[in-house]
Amino acid sequence: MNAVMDDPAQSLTEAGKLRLWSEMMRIRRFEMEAIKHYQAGCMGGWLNVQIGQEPLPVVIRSVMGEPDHCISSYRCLGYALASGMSMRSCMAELFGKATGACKGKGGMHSFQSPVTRFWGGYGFVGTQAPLACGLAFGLKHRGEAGVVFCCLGDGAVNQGAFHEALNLAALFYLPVVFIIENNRYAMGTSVARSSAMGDCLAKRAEGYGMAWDTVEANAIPDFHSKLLLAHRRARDECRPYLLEVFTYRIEGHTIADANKFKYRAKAEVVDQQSNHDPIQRWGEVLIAEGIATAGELESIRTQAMAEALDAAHFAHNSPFPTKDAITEDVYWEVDHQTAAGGIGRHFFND
Ligand SMILES: Cc1ncc(C[n+]2csc(CCOP(=O)(O)OP(=O)(O)O)c2C)c(N)n1
Ligand SMILES: [Mg+2]
Repeated sequence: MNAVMDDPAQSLTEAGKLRLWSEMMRIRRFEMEAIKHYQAGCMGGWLNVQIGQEPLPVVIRSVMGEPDHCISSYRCLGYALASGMSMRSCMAELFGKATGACKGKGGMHSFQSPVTRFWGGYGFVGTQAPLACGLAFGLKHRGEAGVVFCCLGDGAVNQGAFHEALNLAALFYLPVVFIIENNRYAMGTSVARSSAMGDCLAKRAEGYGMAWDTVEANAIPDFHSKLLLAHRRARDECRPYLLEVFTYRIEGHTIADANKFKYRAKAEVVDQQSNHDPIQRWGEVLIAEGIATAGELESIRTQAMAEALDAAHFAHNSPFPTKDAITEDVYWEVDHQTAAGGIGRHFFND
C-alpha cells in the first residue's frame, strides 16, 4: 500500500463513489446519443468516442482541484463533460452549430473550455504533450498554483513531441501528470505491433528520471489513489509523473471504422463488453457496498438519457454559424483590436 492509500482522508467517500458512476453514465449516454446522430449524417468529420474508457475522465476530474488543468487528444468527449461543459454545448459543437462550445467552428477535434480549464481536444497525435508543458510553465512563471493533467494514447508515446515534453517537464520541474490511456490500439495497430517494450509504456519515464506507475482503469479506488499521489507530487514538489492506465476501446477507432473486427477478434470485443464494462462493474461494487440500489442506478441512467436527448434536440434546433463569423475567434489580437492585431499577416489573403 502506498502513502495515499493509508490516508483515510484521501479515500473516496460514498457520495464520491456514486458521483463517479453517475458521471460515467452521463458520458456513456451522451456518446451513444451522438453516435445515433453521427450515423444519421448530422455531423461532419470523425466521431471518436470513449465507450469503455469512462473511468479516465471521471477519476481524473475527481482529483483535480480549483487551479488544475486538463488537456487531451481528440478522444475527448468524456474529458469535456467531466470538466463541467454542458451536454448541450458539446452536442451542438459536434453538430457544427453556433451554440456549440466553440461556436460550431471546432467540431470533434477542437473542443475546449477555458472556463472549466479543459484545453482540448487535439487531432494531431501527441501535440497535447508540449502544450501541457506550456500550460505548466505558464503557471510556474506567473507564480500560480496548479497541476496539468495531460492525457494521451498508447500510440502517442511513440511521437517525438511526447519525448521532448517529458524531457522538458523533468528538466524544468513542471507540474504535469502525464496519463497514458492504453486502450491497446492506435487506430488498427496494437501496442505489441507499434511499441518497443510494449508491456510497459510508462517505463519510458525512467529515461527522463521521472516517477511512473501503472494501473487498471476499472480498479477505480486504486486508480484514484495512484492519481492522488501523482497529483500531490506535482503540486507540492513540482515533479512531473507518468501514469499508464490500462483500459479498452470498445468501439472502433472512429464510429466510421469499418475494420474494427479485422485488427482484433470480435470475441475480444464481446468479452470486454460483457465482462469488463467499467460502468457495469462499478455499479456492481456500489450495490455490493450498499451505496446504491439497482433501482437508484436505473433512475440515474434514465436521467442521463433524458439529458442527452435534450442536448440532441437543442443541437438540431440551433443555427449554423454565419459566413461572416468565420474570421472571428481566430486571433485574440484581432478580435480585441490590440496593436499587434493591426500588423503582420493574420489571414492568407491579406
Ligand atoms: C501526428 C499525427 N500522426 C498521425 C495521425 C493519424 N492518427 C490519428 S489517430 C491515430 C492513432 C492514435 O492512437 P492512440 O494514441 O493510441 O490514441 P487512441 O485513438 O487509441 O485514443 C493516428 C496514427 C495524426 N492524427 N497525427
Ligand atoms: Mg490507443
